Amino acid sequence: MAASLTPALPMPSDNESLEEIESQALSDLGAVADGDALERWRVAYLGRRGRLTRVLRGLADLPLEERKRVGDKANRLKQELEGAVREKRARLAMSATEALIAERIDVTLPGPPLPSGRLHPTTQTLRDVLDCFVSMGFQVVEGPEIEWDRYNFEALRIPRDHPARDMWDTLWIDYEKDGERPMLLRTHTSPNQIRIMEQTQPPIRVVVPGKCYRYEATDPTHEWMMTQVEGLAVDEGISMADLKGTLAEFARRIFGPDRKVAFRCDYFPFVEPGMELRIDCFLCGGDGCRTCSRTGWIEILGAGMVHPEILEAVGYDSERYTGFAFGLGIERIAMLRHGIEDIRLFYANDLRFLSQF
Ligand code: 2U9
Repeated sequence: MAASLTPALPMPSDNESLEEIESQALSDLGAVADGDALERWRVAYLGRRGRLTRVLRGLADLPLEERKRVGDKANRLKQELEGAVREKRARLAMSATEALIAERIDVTLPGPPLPSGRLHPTTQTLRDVLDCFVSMGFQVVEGPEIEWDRYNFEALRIPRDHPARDMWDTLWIDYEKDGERPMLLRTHTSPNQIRIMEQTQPPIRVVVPGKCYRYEATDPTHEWMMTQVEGLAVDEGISMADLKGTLAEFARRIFGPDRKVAFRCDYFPFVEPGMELRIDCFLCGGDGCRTCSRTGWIEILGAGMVHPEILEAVGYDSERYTGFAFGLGIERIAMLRHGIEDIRLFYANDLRFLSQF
């Protein structure tokens, strides 16, 4: 249905005076507030059947003298009303622009601040640890989290059915080949060092960071996922003095230059001899407290000289080449640095905990 242009304003009567039309027109025009109302006003007074147009058309019926007098007046009124409508249109356009200007968006204003994130505490400690070894000449290498039994265990002197496998409660991938499940979530990053040795000749100095998985019941010191950094140096003439010097430097850079270090025998199938590195307790100064289990010493990593059988298995001459290796848990280092008492907090996704670091 076409929109009706019927003027809302009253239609003129034939004997209406020009003064009445003028005063009514100007008063109605004053009340016009937008373009549509202005058009209705124009049609009502100046349109083909508008009030003033009717007067002008009726001039022909008047006697000559009166036609001239009324005609002059009516034409002047027509010009006046046409001028008034032009002016009103301009004013309405202007106020529309002003309204736009008043509403405008200042695109140069800074936006509302976004809450900024931060690095996870394990990422912060991981970066510090890697930076430390990189500054000593080690390269960072990463590898797959899903591994073959062969790389995760066999190549590291942990054969099937050997009791040493009990050291790693493993999450196996549900994939069978020849009646066996040969794939798993890596329990340590060591398989990557095997891959590196298979592909490279000494000298090797690498640190291998990454997530590792174990089938663990969780408690304040155990999680089923942890971040490890393992290191490997293989070259001619590498001795335990290199191992001790490198790891003592690491301990002092991460835990403070005054740290005392101590090495104690330990067993890992892939190293011989194997050892653990301890630092004097930085909380009690060695007197004994809860953190150091009243021993005055805190264990921070395991290490050892790479077992010669492992070197031979990747094709190295173990008479010519020797190496040292070490492994540490980043969560444990972060817990010690920050006084965190429960490892499960790292992956509970609680911002009240995470935003403290
Ligand atoms: C190759 C040869 C030797 C890596 C080593 C450790 C000792 C060790 C644990 C510390 C805490 C793992 O994160 S943890 O649970 N690791 O004590 N790791 S020696 O030795 C290797 C690795 C690869 C080819």
